[in-house]
Amino acid sequence: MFRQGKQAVKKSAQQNVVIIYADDLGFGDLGCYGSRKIDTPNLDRLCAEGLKFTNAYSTSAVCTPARFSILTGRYPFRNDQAHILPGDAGCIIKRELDTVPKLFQRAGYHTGIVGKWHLGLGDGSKPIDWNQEINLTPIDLGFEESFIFPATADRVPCVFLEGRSVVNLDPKDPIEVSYEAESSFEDIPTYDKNPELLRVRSSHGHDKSIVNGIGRIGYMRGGSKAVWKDEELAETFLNRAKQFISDSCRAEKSFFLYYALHQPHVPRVPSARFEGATGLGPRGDVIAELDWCVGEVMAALKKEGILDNTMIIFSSDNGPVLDDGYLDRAYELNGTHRAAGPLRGGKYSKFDGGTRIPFIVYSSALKHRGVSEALISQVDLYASFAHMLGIETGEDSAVDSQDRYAALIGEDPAGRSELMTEDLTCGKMLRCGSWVYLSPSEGAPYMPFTRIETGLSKDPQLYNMDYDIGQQNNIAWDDADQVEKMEKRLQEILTSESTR
Ligand code: NG6
Ligand code: CA
Repeated sequence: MFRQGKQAVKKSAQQNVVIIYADDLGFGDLGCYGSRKIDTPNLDRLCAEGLKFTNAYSTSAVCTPARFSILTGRYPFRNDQAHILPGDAGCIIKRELDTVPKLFQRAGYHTGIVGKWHLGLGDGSKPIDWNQEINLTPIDLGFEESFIFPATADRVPCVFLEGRSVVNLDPKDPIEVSYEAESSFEDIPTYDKNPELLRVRSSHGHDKSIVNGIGRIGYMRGGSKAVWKDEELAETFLNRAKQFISDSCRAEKSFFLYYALHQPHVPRVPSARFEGATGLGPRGDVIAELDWCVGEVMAALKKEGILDNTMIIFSSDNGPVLDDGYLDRAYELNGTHRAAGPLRGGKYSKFDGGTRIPFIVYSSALKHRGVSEALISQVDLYASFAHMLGIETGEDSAVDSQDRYAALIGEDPAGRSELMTEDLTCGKMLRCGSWVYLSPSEGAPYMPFTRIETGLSKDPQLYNMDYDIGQQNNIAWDDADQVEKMEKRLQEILTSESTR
């Protein structure tokens, strides 16, 4: 029912695909999306030579559900575990589910993931033992190579995982992780007990284990050789991404790389060369660092002589936040920078600032360069790649994914007729053409600490994006028919079937 746009598939040349997925990067954070405060020359070039989307959405204003959708082609409501996960959660993608990397595998590609995972690990049959091989990881879900950190940079365990195992494990220094049992972690440094060890204080949360002078969510002990250094995260992931590219070239295989950057999520710790790169403090500096990473990947592709045969898709999982729990002066130094651009709200929010994100496609397959206003969702990558690869997909795989390949390569200027997103509380937003409808929901209109407008209201909200991109004028009372129509459509989507 939601698969409009599905057409007869045609096999095209096996171009490589690299998805570069930022974490909490806003619609207004890049030069090519209007920022005058952060220099992003590499992304600006990618954009100038590629196609910039102005109506692209992730499916959720937070990480785990958005990542679930981009990799499976399913809206988050299809999985009741798709919420921000702790670092010791079980994997929420079932082994048998279709995924984007499995598609590429079927087409004979070499597949890899480097970076942030945050979809849980292990099959949930028992708590994760970080000192043993883990029985369900990205390598069970279509990625032949996997070098990740488990959850977020602010959650324990602060270690890398390669394949099924923690990197640099030392059996004499076993790793223990807990999100509850404070009493059994009395011997390790914690936020309240050891403030002298902190190099940045928390504004809210992040007050359990101290790792590298930074308070984290959750407790962790051991693994001192395995613990990452925050200022080296960017380079570690970048080197792995480059390695994957060169290994694929040596093996003469087309490849699919999902490169999930950790920037600009908190804690924001740039490498020394990016400290002070912008006037915006750590948040701006790590965006400059992120841009450099993109440039390095492009340079690596060029060096291998395959830049012309590689499609790069750059995007972000959800909108921006300035204070996400650490006193890193993001607010104080922000000045006139508008991380969400003209949009209202940000990360967590039901307003467009939560889910309308930068989305750039760079490819020699582009039929049109410049700007596309096509409405597209990250959930569409599954069906669009299936089209590109000439692979027939089962009716029940990726049920929410629409084949929007024509929009991705700039051939179709319109894209979807509708899409749905959700906020932190799983409240729903439906966009149909220019209309945006926010369904009524409980909750405060403003988030303390993050200072973000949630978009939550007991009243229905209706906005017209053609003349109200900032969602200032709720016209729900003026157009009750449109509200009724959109609420009905929302319920149809939410009750549509999937047998998996
Ligand atoms: C919140 C964290 C925030 C961030 C977010 C997940 C606190 C106070 N806040 O609970 O810092 O980690 O979860 O972000 O702990 S996401 O981008 O992975 O969804
Ligand atoms: Ca995120």
